[in-house]
Amino acid sequence: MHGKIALEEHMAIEPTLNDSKVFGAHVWPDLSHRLIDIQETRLGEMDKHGIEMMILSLNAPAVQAIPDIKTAIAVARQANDVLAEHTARRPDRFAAFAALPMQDPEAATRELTRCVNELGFVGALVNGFSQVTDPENVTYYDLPQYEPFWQAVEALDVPFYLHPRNPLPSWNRQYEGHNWLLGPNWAFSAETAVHAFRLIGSGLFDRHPKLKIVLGHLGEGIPVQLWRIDGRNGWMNEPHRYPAKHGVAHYFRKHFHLTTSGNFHTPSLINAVTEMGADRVMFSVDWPFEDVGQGCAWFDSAEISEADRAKIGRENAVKLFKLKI
Ligand code: GRE
Ligand code: ZN
Repeated sequence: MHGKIALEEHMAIEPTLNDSKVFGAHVWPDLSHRLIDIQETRLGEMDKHGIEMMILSLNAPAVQAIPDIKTAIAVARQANDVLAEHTARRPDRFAAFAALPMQDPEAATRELTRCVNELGFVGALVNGFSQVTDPENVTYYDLPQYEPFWQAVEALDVPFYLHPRNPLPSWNRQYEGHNWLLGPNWAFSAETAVHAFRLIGSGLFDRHPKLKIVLGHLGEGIPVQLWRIDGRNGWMNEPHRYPAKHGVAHYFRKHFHLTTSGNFHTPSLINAVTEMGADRVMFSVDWPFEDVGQGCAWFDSAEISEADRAKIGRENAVKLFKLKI
């Protein structure tokens, strides 16, 4: 398929580059090149595999893992300025998500507002919880201090991409001795799904009915659990504290959009489309951690209707991000 749009596609700046050094020295020369490069190798692969536009974002965990608030603010700003430069050079091929210093909700709000109103960014991409001041101070975005931030996201009318990061070892001893479960194999999805559930359960979407959240990896495992999670909550004799008005599935289908990043498996795609509808699933690769050729070859020939392929490959993203292409 020509004209695809992909939206979990990462880049790095010097202060965040080493965060992605996770697969060992043998791939680092190529991986690091692909993170820094925007206009050459990347554009070449986009041309070769039918990707018209990438919505670019900073790598992970990057800003979220910088406990010092001033440094987090400065690094986010630097990344966004670099992103702005690149999208300005090729507005026909690149758009951008803002990196945000969530350590300081007011600063995050200001930075998102600057990125959307002055730089033309189409949303934000945040790498899970933030470490605030103390590296062990793990902060999730359902907490009350983020209320004005979400109000601003809703008013700006841009989607918020909740991207994975690993849990801290001190918080997740269950992975001890099994580090193969960390990262994209499992822990990324488990961590991100719980964060999404925290947002849902907190009643965030009752207070902000226009919020739009994007999840990668075909929904971080949530679509297959959607029935079960609500069923068990309803069974409780003494209900858990669950401030939201509706069940999880209600909010998930109304406020969430999923991408195919790093999950090129047709039965999972069909399941996501069945649960969410074909209007809420969008093609993505997860550059440079996944292979563009593999992702595109899979998607272009996946056994779905041509109407759904056009929506998932392009049209849903044009609408959601109001792209002018
Ligand atoms: C990602 O950001 O999507 C990512 C990493 C590291 C390994 C794999 C991966 O940051 O998908
Ligand atoms: Zn990613």
